[in-house]
Amino acid sequence: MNTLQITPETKKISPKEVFRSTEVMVIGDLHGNIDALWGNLESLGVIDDEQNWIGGGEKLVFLGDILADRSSDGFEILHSIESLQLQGANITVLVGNHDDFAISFLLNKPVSGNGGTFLNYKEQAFGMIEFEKYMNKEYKNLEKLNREEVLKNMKASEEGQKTLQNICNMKIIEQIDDTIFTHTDITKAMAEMILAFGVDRINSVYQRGVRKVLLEEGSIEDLSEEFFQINDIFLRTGNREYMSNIHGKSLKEIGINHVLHGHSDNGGKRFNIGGVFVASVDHSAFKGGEKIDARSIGVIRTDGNIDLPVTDKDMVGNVMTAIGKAWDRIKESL
Ligand SMILES: [Mn+2]
Repeated sequence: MNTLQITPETKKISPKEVFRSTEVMVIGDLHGNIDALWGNLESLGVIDDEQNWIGGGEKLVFLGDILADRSSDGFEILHSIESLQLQGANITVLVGNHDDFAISFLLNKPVSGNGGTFLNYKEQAFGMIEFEKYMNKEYKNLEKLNREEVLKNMKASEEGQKTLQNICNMKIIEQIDDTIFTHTDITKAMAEMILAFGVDRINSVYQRGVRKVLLEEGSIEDLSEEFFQINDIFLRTGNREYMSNIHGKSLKEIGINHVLHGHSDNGGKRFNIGGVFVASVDHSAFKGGEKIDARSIGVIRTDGNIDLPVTDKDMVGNVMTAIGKAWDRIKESL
């Protein structure tokens, strides 16, 4: 897994040469704020006044960090996304490190890359309050949350079951055409795992593991080493070594031209790493205010250009793509 798999015979394809059936839209970290969900969807022009999907066949990727902290509508956001999917929306929801707090609690495992459990995060984990309604008695203290009781009651209630299903559908990574979507900034280890495993295997190992415990009576002991490796590499946020040009070039060899992620508010910086365009879409979407900065959205246009809202912060790095017409449309709706 530590060796880069470079296939020199592969022809590099420029973003312009890729056939795209639709635009792909992205929304950054919502941190449990349902108003921010609607605000960002509105900015993208894919919902009407009654919050119905009007985006047709557009693809949409949520870049993770929906659950577990800062605000406590995480489950409602997942339910709302599901209802848009039932109206025909083609949506992917990624897992972020904050979602991992909540999922780790349900899996009965330590938070990824950290010896502690979710209880170590309780100070910031307002979203964990969402689990309290699945306790048999009213608890004022998150430390008293009993994982077995919560999971049992979630499985027994229609709403809880729906939430568990929504969680089981979350992915670690998405690839659409020549773009990869991740929650965090892309690291060397992430790039190496993508090159070695491929996107589908990463998702299937992760989703199978979560499903086994949340819906199929399995326990943490049943999960594979690969499952924990994926958790550690994609959801641990300390001690990270970022992707370098050599990894960018290798990704390019397998047809990846862009990486879009959430997690870090980089103030609109875009990077060219070995020919791969890398940018964060996160501008603290969870704040949900009316300013441009509070929108965390992007659009990959069918001509290969990527429109990302610019903030008033400095832009550093090699800007590879132009800000185009879709951004004008976004601006009008802000
Ligand atoms: Mn994050």
